[in-house]
Amino acid sequence: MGQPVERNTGEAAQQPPLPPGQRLQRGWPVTHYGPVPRFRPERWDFRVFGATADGDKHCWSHEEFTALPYSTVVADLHCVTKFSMLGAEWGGIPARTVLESAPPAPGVTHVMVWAEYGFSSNMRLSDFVSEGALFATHKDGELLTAEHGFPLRLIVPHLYAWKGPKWVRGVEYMTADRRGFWEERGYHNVGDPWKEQRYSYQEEPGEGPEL
Ligand SMILES: Nc1nc2c(c(=O)[nH]1)N[C@H]1C(S)=C(S)[C@@H](COP(=O)(O)O)O[C@H]1N2
Ligand SMILES: [Mo]
Repeated sequence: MGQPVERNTGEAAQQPPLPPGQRLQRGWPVTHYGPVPRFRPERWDFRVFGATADGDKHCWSHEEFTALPYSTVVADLHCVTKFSMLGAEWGGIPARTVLESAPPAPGVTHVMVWAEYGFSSNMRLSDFVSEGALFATHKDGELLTAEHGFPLRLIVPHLYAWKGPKWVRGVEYMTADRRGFWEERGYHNVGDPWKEQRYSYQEEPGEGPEL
C-alpha cells in the first residue's frame, strides 16, 4: 500500500508563482510618467511606419482600428518597482494582427512602440509577435479607463509592464535596435521579469545597444 496522494489545498499552493523579487498587489494602482492624455477621437490614429514591407506608412482611424478582430488574453502585469497584478483578462487586437495587416520588411529585428507625449518602448520583433502580445482596449470585459491607457495600451505578458505603453499610437519597424524611454533611463533593454532583468547595468553583451 502506498501513501495517500497528498493534495495541495493550501492557499499559497494555489497562487501562481511570481517572478523573482515581485510581490502581489491587491487592487490596480496607476503607474506612469507624466500626465494622462485626453482622448480626441477625431485626432487619434494608429500608425505603423519605419521599415514596412511596402515602404509605406499604414494608418488606421480609431473606428478602423477597433473594428479589427477582437480577442482576449489572460496575463499578469509585473511592474519593475516590484508589484505584480495577476490574472487580468485583457481584450483587444493581437499585435500579430497589426503585423499581418502591415507587414515588416525582411530586415526588421525590433520594434519601437510609440505612445502619446513621445513615450516609447523598444522590444525584439519576437516579443512583439509572441502569442500574448495584445493592443488592449478592455480589461476584464470593461473599457480601459483613461488613467489605465484608454483608448489603447499594449500588453506584453512575458515582459515588465513598462514594455507595454498606455495611450499607444503606433509602431515603428526597425532594422536595428534602439532604446525607448525607460530603456534610455537605466532600465533593462530586454526586461524579462523571470530573469529579473530590471536595470541596464545588468545587460549582457548583445542584450542592448551601447549606452
Ligand atoms: N505611456 C506610458 N505607458 C506606460 C507607462 C508610462 O509611463 N507611460 N508606464 C508603464 C509602467 S512602468 C507600468 S508599471 C504600467 C502601469 O500600468 P497601470 O497604471 O495600468 O497599472 O504602465 C506602463 N505603461
Ligand atoms: Mo512599472
